[in-house]
Parts: sequence; C-alpha cells; structure tokens
Amino acid sequence: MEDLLNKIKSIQDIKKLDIHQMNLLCKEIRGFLIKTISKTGGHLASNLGIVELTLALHKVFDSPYDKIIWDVGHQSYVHKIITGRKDKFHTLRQYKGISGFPKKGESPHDIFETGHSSTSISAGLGYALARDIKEEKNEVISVIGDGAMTGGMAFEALNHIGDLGTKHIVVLNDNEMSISENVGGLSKYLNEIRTTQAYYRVKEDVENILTKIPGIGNMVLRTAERAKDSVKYFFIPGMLFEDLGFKYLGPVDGHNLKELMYVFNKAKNIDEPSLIHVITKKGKGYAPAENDPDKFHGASPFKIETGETIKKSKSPKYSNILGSFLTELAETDDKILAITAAMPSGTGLCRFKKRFPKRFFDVGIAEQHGVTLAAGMAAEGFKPFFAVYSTFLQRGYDQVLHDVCIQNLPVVFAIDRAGLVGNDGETHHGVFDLSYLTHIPNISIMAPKDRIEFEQMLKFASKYEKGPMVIRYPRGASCDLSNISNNYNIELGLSEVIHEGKDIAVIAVGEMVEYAVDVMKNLNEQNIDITLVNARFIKPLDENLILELIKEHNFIITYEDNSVIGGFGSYINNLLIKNSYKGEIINIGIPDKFIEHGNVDQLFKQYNMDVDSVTNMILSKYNK
Ligand SMILES: Cc1ncc(C[n+]2csc(CCOP(=O)(O)OP(=O)(O)O)c2C)c(N)n1
Repeated sequence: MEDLLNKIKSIQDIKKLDIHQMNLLCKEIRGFLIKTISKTGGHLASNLGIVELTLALHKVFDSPYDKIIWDVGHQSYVHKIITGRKDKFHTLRQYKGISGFPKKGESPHDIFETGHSSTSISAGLGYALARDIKEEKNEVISVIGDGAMTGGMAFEALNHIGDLGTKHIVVLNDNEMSISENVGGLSKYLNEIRTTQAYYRVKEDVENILTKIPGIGNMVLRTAERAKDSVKYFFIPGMLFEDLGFKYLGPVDGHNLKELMYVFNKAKNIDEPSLIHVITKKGKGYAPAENDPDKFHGASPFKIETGETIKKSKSPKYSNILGSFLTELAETDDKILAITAAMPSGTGLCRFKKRFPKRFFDVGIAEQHGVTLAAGMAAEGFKPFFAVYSTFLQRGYDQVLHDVCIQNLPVVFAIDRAGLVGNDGETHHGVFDLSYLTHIPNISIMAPKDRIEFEQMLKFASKYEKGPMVIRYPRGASCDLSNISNNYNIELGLSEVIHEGKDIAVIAVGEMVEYAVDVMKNLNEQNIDITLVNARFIKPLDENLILELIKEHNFIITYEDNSVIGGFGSYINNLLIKNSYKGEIINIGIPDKFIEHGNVDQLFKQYNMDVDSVTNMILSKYNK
C-alpha cells in the first residue's frame, strides 16, 4: 500500500504532513524500497536506515534553497523518491533510467554529485563559504556516514571548518557499518558515545526543568554548565568534535522523527559549525537486510520473502578467485599480506582475513593511506597485495607514484572492477587506471584474458621482486579461454599470440580478449583470417612482437576497456609513430566522455565496443 506515498508529488507535500502521517509514510517508503530494489538491485540497507532522517531533513530544511549534500550518494534514494522521482524509480540504475547517485540533471534537489566517499564536508564548506560571500542565508547540510567519516578528506574538511568557524551542519549518520563492519579509532570513539545514547534527551530535560524554577533556575543551570566544563572530557559525548570547533548535538535516535526534527531545528539556530550525531540501523525494517547489511549494501535482485539473491552466475567471480588464490599462495609464503580500503567482501578478501587475520588490514575508506601503508610493508621485505577497485585507486595516484614507484617497491596492486562496471555508472567505471598508471616509471601492468591466466599472474606477481606490479581485472564472472589457447606461461613484458592470420591484427587487453575471440570467429565465417594477440602486459610493452606485427599487417586494431586517451591504444600509437608505421590503426576503447549507468552489454553496444560492432567495423574497412 502506497496511499500516502502516491500523494507526495513534491517536498511541499511532506511539509503538510503531521507526525503520525510522516511515520506512516516511512513505512510505505520502506515497502516501496524493498519492492523496487528487489527487482532493480541497488543500495537497499543504507536507504532503509535513513528514511526518517531524510524525511526530517526535508521537513525542517527548505531544499533546494538549503543545500543538502549526500556523502557517497548511495543513500539518496529516499530523497529521490520524495523529490518527485517516485514514478520513475522502477528505472533505478537501468540504462537511461534514474541514477543510483545524486545527479544534477535529474532534479534541482540534487545539488552536488557524489559517488566516491568522504567529499560532502569539503563540498558543503565550499557552499557555505560561497553563501557567506554572497551574503545569503541558506543552510548547508552535509550528510555523511560513519564509514565515509573514516576517509582522509572528511578529516581535512573538519579541520578546516573548525578553523574558520563557518556555519555548516554536518549530519553524521552512524549505523556502525561501512559496507562491512566499520573500522578505526573514530569508529571506536563513536561506539563509546553510543553507549551514552540517552544523554542528549536527558540534558534537554534537565535544562527544561531547571529554567522553569522561578528565580533560581537559570542560576543553577549556569553553575551546572561550569561544573560540566571542568569534567567535560569524562561526561560529554562528542568532545572530540567540540574540540575541533563544532557544536556537537547528539547522539540522537535516527528513527525518531520528533527528535530528529527537534535537533535539526536546534542546529538551524546555531551560528557556527554543528555536528549532529544520529544513530540509525542499517537495513531497518527488513529482517534479511538488518541481519546481513553487508550483502544488502549493494544488493543484486532478490526474493523478498527470503532475501535470497535471484541471479547467481555459475562462473567464479574474479574477486573470489583473488580471495581464494591469494590465500592459497599465502599458505606457503608468509611474506604475503593483504590490504583493503573498506571493501573486504567486494574484493573477495574475507577468506584471507579469516585464514590470516594478522596478515590482513582493512584501513577504512582510505585508499591513499592503504597505498603508502603497503609501501612501508614492502620496504620491510613483505609482499603486500592491495586489492582495490580501479575507480577508488584514483584517490591514491600520488601515493602510487611518490611512495611506491619512485622507490621501486614491490607492492602488488590487484585492481578490481577495471573496465565498465555497469549500474553504478560514471563515478564507478574503472576506465582510467591504464591512463593514470601507464606513464609512471618502474610500474608493470598486466591484465588476464581469463581466470587461469589471472591465477598465473597472481603467482607471478607474488614472486616478482623488481618493482611495483599491477594486475587489473573486470567486475563479475570470469571466463575460461583454455579451449582457444592453452598457453599460460607468464614472462615479464611478453604478449601472447593467440592466432596468426594476415592483414589485420587485433591486440586486445584483458577481458576484451574474449570479445576479440568472438570477433575473430565471426570474421572467419567471412573468410577473413585475422591475427589475434592477447596483450597480457600493458607495461612493459612487448615492443618486439608489435614491431614484427607491423611488418606483416597494414591494419592494426587495439581493443581495450580503458579510455582510449592515455590508454593502451595511445601507448601503441606512440610506438607505431616512432617506427614510422604507414598502415592504419584504430583504437577501440572508452571514448572521451563519462559513461552513464546501465548494463555492461548495453553500454558496450552504445559505444561500438561489442562483438557485432567491432566485426562490422572491420568488415566495412576490409571491403572498402
Ligand atoms: C573513495 C571510496 N572508496 C570506497 C567506496 C565504496 N563505498 C561505498 S559506500 C561505502 C561505505 C559507506 O559507509 P557509510 O558512510 O557508513 O554509509 P552507510 O552505507 O553505512 O550508510 C564504501 C566503502 C567509495 N564509494 N568511495
């Protein structure tokens, strides 16, 4: 039943509701979220946890005049539903449908786009300072989770705000979870505060009672305040934030609308930075998500009755192979360590963590720190594997360059989700790693064509001592191309010739090898016999092989799932120009634009990277 929800056409309709209706609406929204996400997939648990918080924000503040910024943005579904997007919500994360993250083009209420973590306080401060310069009066509210609060940027912003004293409301949504259990000293600190949960209400009650005592009430209150100051470190929650320059308000029950609205109104009247500490339950209202918030953080379509995932791929996922094979390698090599930045399940490292808890490190959402931590370990003779998504390693570019590569340390970067990732869209596609890594001296970069090669590369990397090594691999299910080529012998800087043909040579990278095999088969049917090369190493490049190829072929095609600018194709182009290649070269890869969300097959088709498009492109050239 969505009787009330169907009547919410804009946030003005929220403003008219009384508390009873708002509570009813929360229930309807939860049902609607579960029903929709069970079909589309998406960030269910975080959104179930933030329903009251979102409604209270929109009731008290005046969006978009007041600026609400959602950190990471994966928890903005409720905000989307009540800001006029309920009717389109069934298209969530689908090609051309509603994005799973705030998008300015979707609504004036999505004022700032997010996807990567820990940016909301910096952006919020930017809005707040701009407001002050313009002499406007709007509020700025950054909503950030306890997981996102572990990111370095969040600390940098808190530090800056405390210094400036600019009015800005930070809402800390504390559900004790990042994707997995949250980690770190701050998380422990918040946990301690949570144990004094009754504090905020009690304090208000005492103040209320005291001020009502005629004549002496205010005096007693002032004395109590002074006493409180002297022992504040022992009794007052949130002192860390107070010392940083924030008025700390909380902890507040994040499922109690009345209290939330009360505290938001209170923050409105504070003319300096304030931090509202809200306690919520991830997955609230849906037992499978409450019990397994990690699984329902980013859920695939599921059966509502049981929470069971509907579509399970039979082929092993690359992440799981990393987890199991690295654990296997670590059994006989005690120098192997594993690092993740808040993604133990996503990267497949849970198994390693369980088997070698002392050799496993979850650094929180702190990719930069993760890279340099690995550098330190490698400098001490260990072999750290930092398993990280391509898109999030963008955060650690300087650390890779400055801390790992200049010192030529043998850190292994297991770069997961390389290439298009699908429904999370432009903030999450891993299509830049080759561009931001290939130009760094000392680094070596591999990409496996299938799961057997992936294991061989992991083994090779575990033994490689000469410098930093990258293995990049795609999201999801792996393939097995052993029936096409059974050569899995990895040697530094050597590519693999899968098939020798003539005229046309396709050099494919990683997952695109599987696509290229199908292109080759299609062309065979047309009696066109192409040469197919599995690049295997993007760096060092197999220059000898490529120089041989250009002698025999007048049409070279590079095929990668990275941006063509600065990617493998550009790298080959440079080599060919240097060697005065006179033939034609075409680079197939991600064009110079941010790629939207959608199913990967659809996106490949859209950008002419799918098997049919590539086959047709070659045919049209060949038949010219
Ligand atoms: C830089 C970066 N690293 C990793 C991620 C992946 N990620 C998305 S949400 C999330 C956890 C966020 O936890 P929290 O902020 O507490 O929000 P919750 O989902 O618990 O409400 C992580 C690690 C990311 N979005 N950005």
